[in-house]
Amino acid sequence: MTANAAEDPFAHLHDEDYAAPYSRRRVGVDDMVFMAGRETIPLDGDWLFVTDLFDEGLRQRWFADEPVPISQWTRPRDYDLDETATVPVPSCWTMLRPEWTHFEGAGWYTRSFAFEPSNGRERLVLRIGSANYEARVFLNGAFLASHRGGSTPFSVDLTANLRPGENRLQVQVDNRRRSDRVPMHHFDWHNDGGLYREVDLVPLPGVFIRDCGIGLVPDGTFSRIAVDITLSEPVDGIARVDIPGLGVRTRCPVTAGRGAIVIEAQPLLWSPGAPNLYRATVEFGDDVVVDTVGFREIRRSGRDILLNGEPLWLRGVCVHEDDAVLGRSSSDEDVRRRFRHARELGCNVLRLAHYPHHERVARIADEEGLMLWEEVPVYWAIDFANPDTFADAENQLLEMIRRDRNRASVILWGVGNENADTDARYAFMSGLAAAARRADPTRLVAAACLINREAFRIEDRLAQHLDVIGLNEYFGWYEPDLAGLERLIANSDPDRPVVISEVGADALSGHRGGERELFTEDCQAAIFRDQIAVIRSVPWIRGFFPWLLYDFRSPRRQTRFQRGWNRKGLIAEDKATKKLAFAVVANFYRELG
Ligand code: GCB
Repeated sequence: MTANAAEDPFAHLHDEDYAAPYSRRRVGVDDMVFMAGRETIPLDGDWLFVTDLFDEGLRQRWFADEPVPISQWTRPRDYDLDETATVPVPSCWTMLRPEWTHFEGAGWYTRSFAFEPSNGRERLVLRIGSANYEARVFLNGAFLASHRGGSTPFSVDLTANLRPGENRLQVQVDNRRRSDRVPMHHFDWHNDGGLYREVDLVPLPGVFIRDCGIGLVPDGTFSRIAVDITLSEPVDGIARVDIPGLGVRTRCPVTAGRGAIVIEAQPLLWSPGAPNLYRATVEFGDDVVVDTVGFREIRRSGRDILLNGEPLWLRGVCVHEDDAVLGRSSSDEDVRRRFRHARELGCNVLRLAHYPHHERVARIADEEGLMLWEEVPVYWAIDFANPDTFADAENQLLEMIRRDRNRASVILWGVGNENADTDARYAFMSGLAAAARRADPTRLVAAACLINREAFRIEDRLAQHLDVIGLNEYFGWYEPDLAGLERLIANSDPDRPVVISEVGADALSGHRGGERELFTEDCQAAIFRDQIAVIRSVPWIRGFFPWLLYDFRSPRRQTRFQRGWNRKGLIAEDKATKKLAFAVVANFYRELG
């Protein structure tokens, strides 16, 4: 292609395989770098940016052009680095200009940086917090790597392509919806685009700590801490583990790049009422990482969920990562407000719908003492028979687990939401549940399931692979007759805990009327009141997650009450104005204690 392009300036017009070379060298979970306590060089701030609806950047190889001023060009180009706009990173391009609100295509980000290796930091890794959905990384005109999945971090080793002095970094981000992706093209939230989480350079020594797990062994004794270490290279040696708050100072032998030890200790356990955290340092050779971790045990026993051995009722609420100004980018302030509202509602847990949220969410939840259900966007009609789609979903799941497995707040890994019970889906999602357990046997696995509509009972073949069955039900709203809920419950006798993983109704804030008048606050509140009256006495229902805390953008919703917003929030889009239903749920949670 390169030789041809030089000889024949029209060759690219006829090449429909143009994207194939740039879907290779896919980075994923095994390339991730453990980040806690590392010094980084932030690449946040202004980047040159241009939208690229027809993929000319890949077709014409824009990245390979020498960055010279237009006055020195010898051939015409369709991309002028000097002339493109700048956008801030992190941000969603969808929030920056009205004409980009629904832009679905590629966006090219370009910026330069200088790097001089020093102090045994001879490697340089690029770490992208998230890019929706597919990203391709180019350095100094060379294609380095691609990544799929719009909500998890990924790392690309830049070392081999670095130049002394200035280096030109380009990232092409493609947010096109496709039927073989995770999520596929049909979902109920806004399809934001871009480098919407932080981007960093990470200087590292030749051998570094790639992964490190620190947590309580779930054996009911609350007195053993497991530490596992994976290095970037298959070398032997001794790692040091210090947890000063527990008087732990020990050595962990590492063989062929891996080590694991179990330490006897008596930590004060982490719980929502007492979010005790400890600082842990792990060192190997020239590398040091420092994490802040809580120790707690989460387990299922029959129809019970046990936290530190005590039965737990999940007083939950669902939340999207969505904001009228920031889109899917979030801030500390946004997360803390979210938690303040959740606590005001009486929650002990949040369901982070329907994709991994920013990593700060779990860190703040650890600190503030809220539990989390984290999930991957295996949502609705995924291309379940497609092995590439499975590989993508599994990688997203493993990246999420790798990123957050030291967070005590995370108690549930969600493997999907509302997927019809077909053979292909069964194979796909039981595969994901098994992958979650292999990667992290210390947490519970859940999915938001559908019901068997013929028998009208809670029944899904996937349930045998789950610890917690999530039930999304909209009796009173999509299914107006609430008697259906009573019938469903009477017909069901699950052998493990069920939580109502979604329930709710749209209400436009300030719109009042009768209890059966759709889209009024009164109707939404009445539906919650009636739902609560039915579910509160069911012994195997172990949690309740109203859909959802705040109204969120969804272009599927176009009535006069919605205008591009899903209005099922207990709080309006301003993230301040509470609807009547808020108090109904808050009263219920208060009674539960
Ligand atoms: C659901 C979906 C959720 C939607 C919600 C709704 O069941 O899981 O993503 O937004 O219903 O509002 O219809």
